[in-house]
Amino acid sequence: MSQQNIIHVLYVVHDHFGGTAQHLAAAMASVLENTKSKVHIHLFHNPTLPASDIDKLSKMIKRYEQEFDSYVVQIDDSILNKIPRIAEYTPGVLYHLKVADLLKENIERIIYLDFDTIVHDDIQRLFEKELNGKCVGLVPLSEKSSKKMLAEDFPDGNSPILPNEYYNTGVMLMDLHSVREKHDLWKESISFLLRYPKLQYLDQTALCCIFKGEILPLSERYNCGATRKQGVHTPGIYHYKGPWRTKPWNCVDKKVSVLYWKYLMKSQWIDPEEVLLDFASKICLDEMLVQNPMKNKKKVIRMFLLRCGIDLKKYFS
Ligand SMILES: [Mn+2]
Repeated sequence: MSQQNIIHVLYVVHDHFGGTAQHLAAAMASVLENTKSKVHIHLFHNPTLPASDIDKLSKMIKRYEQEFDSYVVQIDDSILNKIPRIAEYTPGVLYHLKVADLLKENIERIIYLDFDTIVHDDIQRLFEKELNGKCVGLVPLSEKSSKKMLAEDFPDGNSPILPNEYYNTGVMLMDLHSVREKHDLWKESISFLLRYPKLQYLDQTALCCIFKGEILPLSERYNCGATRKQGVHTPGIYHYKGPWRTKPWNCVDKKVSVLYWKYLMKSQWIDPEEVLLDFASKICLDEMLVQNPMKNKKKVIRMFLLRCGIDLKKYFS
């Protein structure tokens, strides 16, 4: 099979607090569960991610009869020290900027996904989108969010781009051939970040500015915010944006959070009973639950099991 028929997907991770592999497992399982295409998953990481986790992810992907490669990313302290904001996040926010350098040149197209995404759709749909010669396909942010983010990043009003040129970069369809031809992505990104060392939205703002005029806007379905109500039923790529405490593994307060748990269950990363217990302990804030906590918690768990295709009788006899 030629490289052009294989769907290449990239994830990156800096496992600063530990436990990120579980979220990667749910994210990757969501890609693999929903497609019949040949998929090759690439993972950029550094030594913070335990070798045992990489091995377990690799075995999971092999179980789906798909391909996997992992790559160690090294970034000089001399660069990290000059961009102090990185310490507030992790150096992981820079890893995907090495995509054109680390992947083989015969890989011409790739989908980058944040590990806080769930692909509740056939990934093929996004992969075969026509980019019309542009370098990347991205989903635009709302005008309000774009204005706010650019104002935070460029408080002096010196933004190189307009709000309608700002996008979320948690899901990216990249034409690596065009990127390599027109850019040295790593070099340009680092010089951009050194020029504006106080950026809040580091890699996102750098990418939108570097690819200005070379971005194809994609439909919102490929990077839906986690507040979208119909998530469980509507296909799309769900992105759990926002602070860490609101991620579905910390708090199930939105209907689309259930998707994370569903695919975690499918990944077989941890024992199903453990997934269920963890899920049950994280359900919160749901209006239904506030009104009648005991009865409704049972209902939410019952719906969850049903969606995972698990025998209800075992748990509700
Ligand atoms: Mn994200």
